[in-house]
Amino acid sequence: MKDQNQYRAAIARCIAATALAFALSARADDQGLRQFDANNDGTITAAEFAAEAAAEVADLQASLTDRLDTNDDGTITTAEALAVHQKMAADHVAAFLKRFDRNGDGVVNASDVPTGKKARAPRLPEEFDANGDGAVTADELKAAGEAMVADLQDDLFTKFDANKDGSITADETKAVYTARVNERITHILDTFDANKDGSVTAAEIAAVTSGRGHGRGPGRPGGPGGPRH
Ligand SMILES: [Ca+2]
Ligand SMILES: [Ca+2]
Ligand SMILES: [Ca+2]
Ligand SMILES: [Ca+2]
Repeated sequence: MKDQNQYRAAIARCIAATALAFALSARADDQGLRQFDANNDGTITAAEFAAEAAAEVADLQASLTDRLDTNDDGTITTAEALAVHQKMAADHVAAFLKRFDRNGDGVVNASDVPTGKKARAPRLPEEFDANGDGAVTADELKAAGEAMVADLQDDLFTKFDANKDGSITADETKAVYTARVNERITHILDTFDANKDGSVTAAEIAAVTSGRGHGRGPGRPGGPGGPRH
């Protein structure tokens, strides 16, 4: 299943930084909060949230354009993304062949199964062995590579190309990443900002963290997001 994992990793890299932001948003714990406290005084002000959000959005944009805006003009075109994705797919197909094509003839079939008492045909990833017959033909390889490219292109342009003109501008990536980072900050504020002033103080954090497991957590009576008196 390593190839399958590599495939997933390839898609994940396409939106790597975005995925990271999502992972972090799932756990707005003290660790996540400290990142926002620029002057380290225990309180995260609205200005600190805004500054960190802007920095994160810029980082996310940079990581996307570093990989995909190959001519460095600030816009990711369909052709730029396609070239990158085709290279990724070619590498992925090559890795598959390296693993399974023992006799190096460019396809995988019974002649690649080592002979010997305990020799067994390896299970081939469905992604390549589309018809499940235990062999991967040149047509199947080609189809798998093309499917991967199509998925990567679809994924990218569905996420970022808001006006569907086939190019991803800095404004488009900024809008997507800003929405995601703001979602995370909103979640943090919902959890910790008990007095709803846009800042999270050490006392507000302590009220949530010390209340955990004692009925005063987020959404509980007396806890942030819970019923008020
Ligand atoms: Ca470009
Ligand atoms: Ca072979
Ligand atoms: Ca566009
Ligand atoms: Ca507050």
